Order: sequence, then structure tokens, then C-alpha cells
Amino acid sequence: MEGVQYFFICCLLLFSESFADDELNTRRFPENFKFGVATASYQVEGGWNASDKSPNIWDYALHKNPDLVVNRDNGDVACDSYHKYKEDVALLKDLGVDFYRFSLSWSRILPNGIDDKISVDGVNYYKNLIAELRNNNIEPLITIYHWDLPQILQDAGGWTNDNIVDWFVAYANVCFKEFGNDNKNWLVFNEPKQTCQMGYGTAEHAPFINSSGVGEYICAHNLLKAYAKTWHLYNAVYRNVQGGRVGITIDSSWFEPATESREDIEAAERGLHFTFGLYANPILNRDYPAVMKSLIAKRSSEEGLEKSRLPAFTEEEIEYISGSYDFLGVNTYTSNMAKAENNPDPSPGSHQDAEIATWQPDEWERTNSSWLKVTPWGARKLLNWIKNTYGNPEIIITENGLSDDDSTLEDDNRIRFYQSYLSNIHDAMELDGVNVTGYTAWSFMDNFEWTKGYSERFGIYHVDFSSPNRTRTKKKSATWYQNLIKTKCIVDECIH
Ligand code: GBH
Repeated sequence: MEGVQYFFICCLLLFSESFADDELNTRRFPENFKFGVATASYQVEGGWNASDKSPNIWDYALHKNPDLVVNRDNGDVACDSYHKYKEDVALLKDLGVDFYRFSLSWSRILPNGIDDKISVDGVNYYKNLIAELRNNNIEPLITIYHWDLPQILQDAGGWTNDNIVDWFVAYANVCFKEFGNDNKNWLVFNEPKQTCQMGYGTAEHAPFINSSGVGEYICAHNLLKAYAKTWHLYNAVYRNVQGGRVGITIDSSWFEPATESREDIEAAERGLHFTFGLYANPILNRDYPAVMKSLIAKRSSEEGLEKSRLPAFTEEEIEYISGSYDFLGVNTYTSNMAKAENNPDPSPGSHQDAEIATWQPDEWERTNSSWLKVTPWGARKLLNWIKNTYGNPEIIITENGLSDDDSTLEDDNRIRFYQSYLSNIHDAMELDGVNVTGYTAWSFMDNFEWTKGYSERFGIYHVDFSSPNRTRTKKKSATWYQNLIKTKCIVDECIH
């Protein structure tokens, strides 16, 4: 009896091991495929009032109402990268990354928000960082806007004031002029969905404005115009001299249809159009997704409104925005199930407007995070959907990663997470023909995780936030990533 049991356990172990190995892609990423790591200004820099920097919407909101964040954490000091950038670059060098993705703080560069005064110290901080990267053979990949609007512009309405199109383009112009000789890849915006939906819809992010279904769409409308105008500025004025490329990072959960019914397949598709398509369709295709236009118009009229809550682009604007990209940044983390909502919530809001029910099944592997369930297959499906919906654009994965609770430096879970996602991304490239040219791990180091503060840790380097030195320590995942960059291979040994 015992022998039989032993035999079964052996078989199970063997089977599960070979099964796990089978699942991972064991070929090398292409020689020219690039690997990097990412951060964002408010999450790592600190130096919130250094020199003439003015407060941004996160500084302002969290100083006024610290309880918005777990443990009343904020980004006043964060990782102190404002002072420790040389140390950061030394770590990046050791890690061996091809590029480092970071973002610029608008209010550090333009303390008045508008371009009437350029901060010498602010500009020099980034010039020094870029020079340090270049001297160490690391390409910068600069995000111009990662959610930290100057508060002074928020006081004037922020992303819901049409003037922001010109304020933003003036800021982007300063960035191109000051840094464009040394930076060739630009992401104009990071995850506009979070700027608009969470910032001006559900009030979960700064400036914490509650205007679901109204403010969030006005924000999206202005942001898309600002994006296209920035791309055209670069295209007309800077491309010839600087020779760089301009794109945008858009994020979405993958939406998996709950059943094979037509309703649920359409519901999942709607989920993608309401999150990814809202921003991607005007740029990579034309205009807002048709399903968004018709559904929001219908619901608006049911609300007794004369016009749709989703603003309309003119023909000229549609034309101008369409095709304004050189590559696409994609952030991928997780998935949701989706089915048609039979009792749609009539209140305005981009979530309600989509008329879908979404959830994450209990069987999906949980993490320390409330929203991030481990669904590596979802990354592959999302990439395929983008390829099929938008005609196979060049994609750089600009974020992907896993958080934990700071309990260990031996972060085997994070290594497994990276292996499984990278394996699916590689499959999407090799087997499905998706044009992915680079991958960015979020994050280089533990940092300020927005309203979760320092309680959720995404870093492959640990940061000790209780020490004034903000000591960085390599986690096991960083050693793993270092080896991946060297070998382009996600397992111990690749066969090709
Ligand atoms: C990215 O945001 C950010 O670019 C980066 O700054 C951030 O640190 C990183 O990822 C890790 O979070 O409605 O409960 O499903 C991802 C932001 C967080 C946005 C989860 C959508 C959904 C919450 N996403 N959020 S829920």
C-alpha cells in the first residue's frame, strides 16, 4: 500500500515538474530584443520641494489629506532618487539593462506649470541623470507625464480645462528641446486611463475628483488632443534633427468572456474598447471605438441629455490624431472575466457605461495586491487582441510586474511571475507574430505605490524606507533578471 502511494506521489511530482517546464518557452529572445526596468517621478524622486519645484497634485492632495494613503505614506522623500541618481545608475549598470524608463516631473521643470519660467535646477537634475545613464551605456526611455500634474494647473481645472492642450504641448516642447538630443524614445503619457478615470471619475487618484462619466471623458478628450499635438510637434520640428520616436503607454486588463455566448464575447470586447480602445482607437485607428460612441450616446439620451457625455471629435481632429504614433507602449498586469450585464447600472461612469459585469475568479492565483491576480495567458491574449485590432503595431511592454508585502528578499514568487509572463509574451511573438521589441519590468526598486503607499512592493531592488539612506538591496529577482538580460533566456538553460 505504502509503495503504491509512493509511486503515485512520484508520478505526480514528475508530472507537475515536467508540466511546469513544458509551459515555459525555452528559446532565447531575439538578439536585438531590449530589456529594461521602470520607475516614475513621484514614486521614486522625493525632493518634493527641492529648489524651485512647485507642488504637484499628489503633493497637494496628500499634504492636505494624508489619510488618502495607507499608513499616511507620501512621496515627499520616496526613494530619494533626486539625490541618489548616481547610485541608481550604478545599480542599473550592474543589472545590465539596455534601457531605463523613468518619468519627468512637470512642476520640477516648469514650477508655474506654463512655460514662462524654466527651472534651471529641475532641468539639470534630468540632464545629469541622462548623462549618467549615457556614460554607462544605458538608453533612457522617458515618460513625459506619469500622473503628477502641477497643482497650479489643477487649480485652473487641470485635464478638464481645454487650455491644458496648449499647456501640455508647451511643457513637452521644453522636454524635447532640453533632453531630446540625448533621449530617442518618448512616451508622452503613462496609462491615461488612470489619469482620467481614477483622477476625474472615481476619485481614487489625484486630483480625487468625482465626476464619473463626465469629467473623465472630458479629460480623455483633452489628453488625446494634447497627445496628438505633441506627436505632431515632434514630427514637424524635432524628428529630423533628433531622430527619435514618440509613442504612448496604454494599459488594460485582459477581459475573458465568461461563456462562449455571443453576448459574453461582445461584453469582453466592450471591456477592451472601454479601457484600451478609448485611448488606442483614436491614435492607432480612427476616432473613439464605435461601440463606445453608440452606447454612451444611447445612455446619455436615456438620462435626458441633449448630447452624449462622450465629447465628439471633429473630422479634422479625427484625421489629425489618427496615425500619430511611432510605437505603442503596453502595460500588462492582470485579467478579468466579463459577461453582459443584464441589469445595467444606469448611473453615468465609464465602468457602468460599458454594461458589463467583471470579476476575478477565486481559482486565479492571488497576490499581496487586491487587483493583481496572476494570469500570464492574459498578457498573450491582450497582445494578440492589439495586433488584430490595430494592424500589428510595434509594441514595447513598458510595465509588467508583481507586488509583495516586503517580507522577503528571496522573492521566488516574483521570479515565477516574470518567467510565466515573459514566456507568454515570447509565445505571442514567435507563435502569433505580435511585434514586441522590448520589455520593461515594473519596478526597478520598491517605491511609492500610490494610495497603497509603501505597503505594496514591486521592486526587484528592496528599499529601506525607515532608513534616511533609503538603502537599496538586491532581491533574488534582480539576480534572475540580470541573468535573463545576459542570456535572453527565462529558464536555466535555453535550447536554441
Ligand atoms: C501602473 O499602474 C502604474 O503605471 C505604476 O505607476 C504603478 O506603480 C504600477 O502599475 C503598479 O500598480 O479597480 O481594483 O481593479 C497600474 C494601475 C492599478 C490601474 C490597479 C488599475 C485597478 C484597480 N492599475 N487598478 S481595481
